[in-house]
Amino acid sequence: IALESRLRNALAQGHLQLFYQPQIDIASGSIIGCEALMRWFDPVEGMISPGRFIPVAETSGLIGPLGAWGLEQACCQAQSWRDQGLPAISVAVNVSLHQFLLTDIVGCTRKALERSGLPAECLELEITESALAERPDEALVVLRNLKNLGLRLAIDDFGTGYSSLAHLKRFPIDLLKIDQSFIRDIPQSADDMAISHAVIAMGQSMGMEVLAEGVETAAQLEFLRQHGCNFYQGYFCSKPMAATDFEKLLRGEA
Ligand code: G
Ligand code: G
Ligand code: MN
Ligand code: NA
Repeated sequence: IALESRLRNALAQGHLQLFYQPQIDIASGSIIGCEALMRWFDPVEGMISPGRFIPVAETSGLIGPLGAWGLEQACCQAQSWRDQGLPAISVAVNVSLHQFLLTDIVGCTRKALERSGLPAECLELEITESALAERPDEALVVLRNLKNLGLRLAIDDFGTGYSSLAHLKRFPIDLLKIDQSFIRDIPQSADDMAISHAVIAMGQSMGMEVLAEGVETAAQLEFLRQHGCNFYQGYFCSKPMAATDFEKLLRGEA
């Protein structure tokens, strides 16, 4: 059967799960947050990646219920860690193009915060640069309404999406996430080092914090430290992991 109806079943039967990847403060080395990344565990096929099912959800309208589930799940998990007295961290949730422009993302986020009890400042929403470039005026209205809830906003995959700097400066963005394609070939690629350096300087001069994605080596981390990048994510620290494993990391047991 088609992936779409299988995905519908998976959501109904609880075959979806959130994994969490730590976000590290480069200056202190401590975990300051995590990104929630959806996983589908099919009883027959095994793990199906979001790269395969998110596009299907986007075109089928399933992204509404799927996104709502993910938001509430992430908020409830983060609040549960707070209730257990674990180190205070934020949780970042991805919002895709259709989810951002065509669903009630503001109402959905408000509901997730209310139901979980998570303080809004502990939630970050990641929106891709291309979603903002698509319809910048509508995007600005949605971003302002989200921002009014008290949460943090991040631009995901920054550098890959052709958003204009004229629009960027109007958006109420807290964090720029440098796409992993610019980090991968550091320190071999002089171009990528120049781009990453420029994005860090630009973001910070516009009052934003900057996070580098896809950090895999000590040399990459050292480059980012030298250029004042605030945070990183990547296999150098950890792959995305199940909630129980992430909890061990927070407890200092992993
Ligand atoms: O986790 P990787 O682990 O394979 O994730 C691939 C892509 O899938 C991410 O870049 C992200 O954009 C998207 N993705 C993962 N989880 C979610 C989610 O909960 N919601 C949305 N909209 N996209 C997600
Ligand atoms: O598009 P988005 O940035 O939301 O998704 C991040 C994707 O990058 C996820 O699929 C995640 O599993 C993956 N990822 C996270 N850290 C690393 C890394 O260090 N190296 C690589 N190659 N991929 C990573
Ligand atoms: Mn992301
Ligand atoms: Na990204």
